Amino acid sequence: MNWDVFFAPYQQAVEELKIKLRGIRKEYNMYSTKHTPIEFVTGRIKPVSSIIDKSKRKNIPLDELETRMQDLAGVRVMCQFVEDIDSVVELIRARKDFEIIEERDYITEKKRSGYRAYHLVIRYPVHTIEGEKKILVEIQIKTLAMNFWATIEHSLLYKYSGEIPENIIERLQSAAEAAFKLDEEMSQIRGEVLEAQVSFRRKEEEQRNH
Ligand code: 0O2
Repeated sequence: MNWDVFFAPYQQAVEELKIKLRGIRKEYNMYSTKHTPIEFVTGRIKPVSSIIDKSKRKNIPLDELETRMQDLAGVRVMCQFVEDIDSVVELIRARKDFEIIEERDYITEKKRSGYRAYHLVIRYPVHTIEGEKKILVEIQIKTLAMNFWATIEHSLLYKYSGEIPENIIERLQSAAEAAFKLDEEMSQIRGEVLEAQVSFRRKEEEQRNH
């Protein structure tokens, strides 16, 4: 398998989606007085070792990766508030260039590990020298707190090769609840935070225009 050739359209899809989603943030910041629901965006191609592990775990032959492994290309959108996640989902649903084929709501129903996020799988057209190719991309939408928890848990999964000791699993579950509580607390003071951000932006704009 020539991974570089295989990954080329996926890499292109990730780069294009990062630009498009970052563009939404820019538009909010430059031309709107509304709070931007997007804090930052990252993207990655799944590492080969992780593809091989997952294909073994899920019994996916390598020649069926394109259709059966939905997160070869992944984009993450981080939000300040849980409420922003719904806004981002709505913005994505409204687009004509993203065809949503699956949605997984791990916020209403968290995973057993404690993982919370909203996942969308889209079919996205990239234009290559051989013509149009439709690529599956997983978009994960999370708050900063959800992302913090998932990043730490992911490192531990890697450290323990997927077999995290029971006492650490319990700690992670209680950390997930603490992160969720933090999101709830932040939602309570959301109005105050938004007002502060708007007046800060107004001041910035006044200074720029002088
Ligand atoms: P990596 O290393 O991030 O690429 P499954 O693997 O069966 O649980 P499925 O059906 O492929 O999941 O889809 P799902 O649930 O949307 O999960 C895809 C990705 O979401 C995972 O990819 C992770 O990135 C993230 N994710 C899902 N559950 C968890 C979790 O409990 N903890 C953390 N930290 N991330 C999670 P990979 O291939 O598992 O991993």
